[in-house]
Amino acid sequence: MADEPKVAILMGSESDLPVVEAAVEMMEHFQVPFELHVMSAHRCPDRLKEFARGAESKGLEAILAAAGGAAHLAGVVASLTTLPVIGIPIPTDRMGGMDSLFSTLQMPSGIPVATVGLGKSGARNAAVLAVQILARQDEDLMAELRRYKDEMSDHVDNQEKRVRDWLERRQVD
Ligand code: RP5
Repeated sequence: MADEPKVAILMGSESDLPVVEAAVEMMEHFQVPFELHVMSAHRCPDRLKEFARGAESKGLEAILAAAGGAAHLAGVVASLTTLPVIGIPIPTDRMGGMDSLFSTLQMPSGIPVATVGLGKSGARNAAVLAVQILARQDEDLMAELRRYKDEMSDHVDNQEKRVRDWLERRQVD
């Protein structure tokens, strides 16, 4: 039997998938079992409530919620569960995503939504944050996270070297 999902990724509409895909890729990278749903705070509030109320008892440990515009998905989920909720604001055409950002971020005191930045890098960070939460109780996952950070550091070292070489060549020419 496949491992039970530890993380749920919710999106308000299928149209959010191109951004949410970045979170899915991260979950796959870290081999964290997850589930993926389209669930809207406005269009199917009853189904959302049923999901959020049952999330903890079915073994989930974190919920990612992506929505755009009047983005209430993450906040409504957070109001219905004690699991950590990470909000992913989806960029919009109308206000450059500031609508999504502020409606995800500006939660009333006592109901936090850990809100990441707009777009794919935000979605990626939401997934990494969820992995960091899970890794507190999972040494193998923690080792993977350390490897991931080391790789990023190596990548920057290589960039530094390339840029230094580029500058040297420029000064010789
Ligand atoms: C939000 O409304 C969704 O998260 C999406 O970002 C936005 C637009 O949804 P669609 O009209 O494309 O379905 O609820």
